Amino acid sequence: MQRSGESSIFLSQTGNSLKLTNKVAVISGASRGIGKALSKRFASEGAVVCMCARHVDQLRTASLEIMSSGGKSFFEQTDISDEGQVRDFLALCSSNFGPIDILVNNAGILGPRVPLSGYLSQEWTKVLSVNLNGLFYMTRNALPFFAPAGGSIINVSSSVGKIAQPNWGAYGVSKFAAEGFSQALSIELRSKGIRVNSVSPGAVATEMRHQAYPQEDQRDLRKPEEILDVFVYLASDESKHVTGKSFDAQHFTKG
Ligand code: NJP
Repeated sequence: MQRSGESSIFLSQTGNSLKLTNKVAVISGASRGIGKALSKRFASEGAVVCMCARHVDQLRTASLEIMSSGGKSFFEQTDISDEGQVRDFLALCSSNFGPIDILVNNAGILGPRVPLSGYLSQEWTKVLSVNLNGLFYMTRNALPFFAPAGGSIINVSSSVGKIAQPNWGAYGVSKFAAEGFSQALSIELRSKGIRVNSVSPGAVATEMRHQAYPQEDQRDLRKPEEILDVFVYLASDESKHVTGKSFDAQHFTKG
């Protein structure tokens, strides 16, 4: 996909007694689904939200919705599997708003639901280039922009990245990798005051879930807006001693 080169800043005032007041949050995969709902929730908690994804029209809609609720946001069309685009996006976030306090690595793709023995190499590469390389590019390039006091990184994982299930292919493998990445990074960054945790959303009514389970009635599932408390908790100072942990968004208790 060609990048439009467009970016926009929408600013307005929010209250000051919220859980994420004045924090700068970067969220990948914010154009729809969990990432969009999370962006709106973080903005409603007082954060400035820097959003990226490939579909710029959807990002613009998300940004307008945030602004109409009195929140602050910024967006930039970014393919996280392209490290140059990731670098540009993060530099813009920081130059506009200052140090980053929160990074949510949420963007991901599903890929085919077939056995590993029949998985096509190009599909394998495509899924890992987003779910694993993208996770690395976003994290590696965000770290120099983190606030001196530290911050919080939240990696969106999956139940199939904790207990292996058949027919999840590169997706399941990438989520196992995300869990390992989170654990190692949490140890490496402990002394810098940057916390790293992972969250498994559970079954949530989104496009990806529909792609994975096309026969399912999504009205029976939680909506993205209903699973966000754990993200607010991990992003806020309330969890300032919590790192290296893996959370289940639908059975969340404060650690
Ligand atoms: O998925 P979906 P969810 N560069 O498809 C973006 C995990 N999860 O909200 O680029 C940048 O609605 C894409 O934007 P666009 C799941 O693995 C979910 O359900 O414009 N962005 C969109 O905003 C994932 O990590 C369930 O197409 C890229 C977003 O990613 C996270 O939750 C269960 C991109 C995907 O939105 C959000 O998934 C579970 C790229 N190259 C784990 N490629 C569940 N929903 O039930 C994609 O266990 N995006």
